[in-house]
Amino acid sequence: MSEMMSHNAEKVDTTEKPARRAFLKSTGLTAVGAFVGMNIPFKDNLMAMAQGMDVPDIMAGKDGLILLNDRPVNAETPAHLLDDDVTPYEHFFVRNNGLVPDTALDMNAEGWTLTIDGEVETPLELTLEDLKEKFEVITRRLVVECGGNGRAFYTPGASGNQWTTGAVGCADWTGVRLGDVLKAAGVKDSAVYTGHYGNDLHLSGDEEKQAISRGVPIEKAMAEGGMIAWEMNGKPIPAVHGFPLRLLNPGYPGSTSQKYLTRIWVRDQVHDGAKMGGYSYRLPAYPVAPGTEVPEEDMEIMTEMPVKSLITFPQTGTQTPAGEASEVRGHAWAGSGDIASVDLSIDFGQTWIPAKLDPPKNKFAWQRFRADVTLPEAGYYEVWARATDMNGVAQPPVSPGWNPRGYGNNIQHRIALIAT
Ligand SMILES: Nc1nc2c(c(=O)[nH]1)N[C@H]1C(S)=C(S)[C@@H](COP(=O)(O)O)O[C@H]1N2
Ligand SMILES: [Mo]
Repeated sequence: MSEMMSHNAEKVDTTEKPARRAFLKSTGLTAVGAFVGMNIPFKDNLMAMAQGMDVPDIMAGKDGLILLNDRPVNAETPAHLLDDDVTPYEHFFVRNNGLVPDTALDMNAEGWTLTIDGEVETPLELTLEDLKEKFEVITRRLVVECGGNGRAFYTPGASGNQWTTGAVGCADWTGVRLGDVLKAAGVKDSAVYTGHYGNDLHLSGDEEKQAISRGVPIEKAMAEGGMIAWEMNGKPIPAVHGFPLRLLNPGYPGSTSQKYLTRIWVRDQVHDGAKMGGYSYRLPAYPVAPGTEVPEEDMEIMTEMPVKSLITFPQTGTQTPAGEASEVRGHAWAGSGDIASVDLSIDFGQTWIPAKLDPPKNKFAWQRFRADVTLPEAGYYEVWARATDMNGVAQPPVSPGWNPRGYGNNIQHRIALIAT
């Protein structure tokens, strides 16, 4: 318990396994449940079993991820497996609120259409071919991060997937600009918000219910970054990531990047779909003490994700020769756009070493940082990383802004290094 709760004052976890986690499992196969929280070999069809299926294996090819829940399927990536500039499918985290639809499992996009309706001059029903032919096709490197990434570090804890640092990835997405498609439909002045729909099934199996249906302010939808994509890293989007079509709203919580996208309803009010209300993806309107029971009416929708960084090399727990320079590297990103700087500390934040920072491939891509670090003498060290965005806002050394569901935790990432 204390391992996961007091991230601030204790030894950094140096094992590959996540810290022990307190959470309740609601459903799922017992045989699979026994593996929850462990680093499991996905090739063994465990994930497919979790959905009550034998074949196909819906997580085939996922490698080294940590399974947080099996129904729905949720798995995060250990930091050292996120070292690539472009996160490969194998290492991209998975967050499903419902069941992966059959169309995705079969990779069958036949007859797929995307409807744009609501507060538009001309409602559209677009096939995949229409999207490819009628709009400029672009490829952008975009971060997807779950709003609950870092939840495990809050005290007291919050219910939900106990993500530590790995509910994030950055892939190359190919598709069209969300803004271009909305413009083609003619957004009316009355438009306020988008409402997103996919064809994944609610966990209950009730076809009337949405697994999740979130949206963004119309200004965000029209702004640079938003995409409707059909390829991830040059291939059709894999089943668990939204085949055949998904939204990307980079900089906002991952939940606004609807997978299995069938409809964008342009609303004349804030969207009220599944997981838009209550405590879902909402934060207290004012700062609250940890553990406060915040009235629902005082909760506000979470928008921009905070500035963040992740040390992806070396792996925590690595031994390194004392007195010799060795490279520490990782990525930094922010919901507000570009990163201004990343600094590293090897003395618990007393002094900081500026890292070299690469420009982003494009807006909302994560940015590579690297620095040579020398550990003066043999012993235990921690490397801390602190990113600062263009507004001068930096990551805090402690979990910021406790909130009932544990969203938006951008505490500085720490790894342990053992100098020998
Ligand atoms: N249709 C649909 N879209 C969805 C979800 C979902 O459950 N169903 N989960 C959302 C959440 S909460 C996140 S964090 C991202 C995760 O994307 P990934 O699984 O491709 O990593 O997808 C979002 N889009
Ligand atoms: Mo999420």
